[in-house]
Amino acid sequence: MSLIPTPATTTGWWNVVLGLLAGVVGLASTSTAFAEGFEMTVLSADVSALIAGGVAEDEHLVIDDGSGVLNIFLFGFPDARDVDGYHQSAVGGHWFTFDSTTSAFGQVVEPGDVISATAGLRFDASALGLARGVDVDAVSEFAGDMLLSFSTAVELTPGQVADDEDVVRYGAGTLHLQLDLSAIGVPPNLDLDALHLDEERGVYYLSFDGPGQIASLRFEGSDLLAYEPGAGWRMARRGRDATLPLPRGADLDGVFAIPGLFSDGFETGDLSRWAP
Ligand SMILES: [Ca+2]
Ligand SMILES: [Ca+2]
Ligand SMILES: [Ca+2]
Ligand SMILES: [Ca+2]
Repeated sequence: MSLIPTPATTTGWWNVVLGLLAGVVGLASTSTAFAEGFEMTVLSADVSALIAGGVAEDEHLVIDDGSGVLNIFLFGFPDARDVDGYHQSAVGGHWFTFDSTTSAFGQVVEPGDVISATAGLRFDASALGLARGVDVDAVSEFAGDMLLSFSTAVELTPGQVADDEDVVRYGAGTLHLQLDLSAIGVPPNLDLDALHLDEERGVYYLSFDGPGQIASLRFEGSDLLAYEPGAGWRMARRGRDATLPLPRGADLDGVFAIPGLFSDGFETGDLSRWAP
């Protein structure tokens, strides 16, 4: 698998968005980007996935811009730990979290940390007094605060516990419960392991660590669900029949989506949102 320059299907702002990345592989495929009005979607899995003749590893991101060419972004992290959460911050920076202790961007990163490619640790579990070994397994953003999920139950404040399926908000040095998923139908045996909040439309995109059912909606760990307060749950992307077809039993463990045209400022030349 050879590295090639940024594909012709990508445009200048890609270079702004992803200029820090070590390499990119473009792979022809029949694109079926999930139909939620996004310009581009970014996915990671917990296993190697075959995509149109290439292999996306668990530390890679697969980017679908709807053009018919999938891009696998290669970071060159030294020990290739699984990226179990990824986000592009609206205030700048690419955020990563890993499933085990590793080195990234020049420093040690614990599983419970979120590191920015350009701004160091943005979330430091041990500095907040969380138990050693706790893993942040999903990350997104809301109104400048971080949204995240843990792989185990965590006491946020005395008496307030977030379960592994819950969404937690982190801002101004404090943690509190953003979304109690078991209160809105999610089986408590599931662990939320991928998260993206579409802030403009108020829709959460969520994936779990295994199969389950919410009302009549059945899903797998490779699927991505949408939860819209007031409207409920729907399937956003099937893991096994969409652009990035994951093998049976594989898990989608990271998601990020870029809003559609005319909603991100790019057309007006405002690239500040996307500056690393
Ligand atoms: Ca992954
Ligand atoms: Ca992690
Ligand atoms: Ca979780
Ligand atoms: Ca999943």
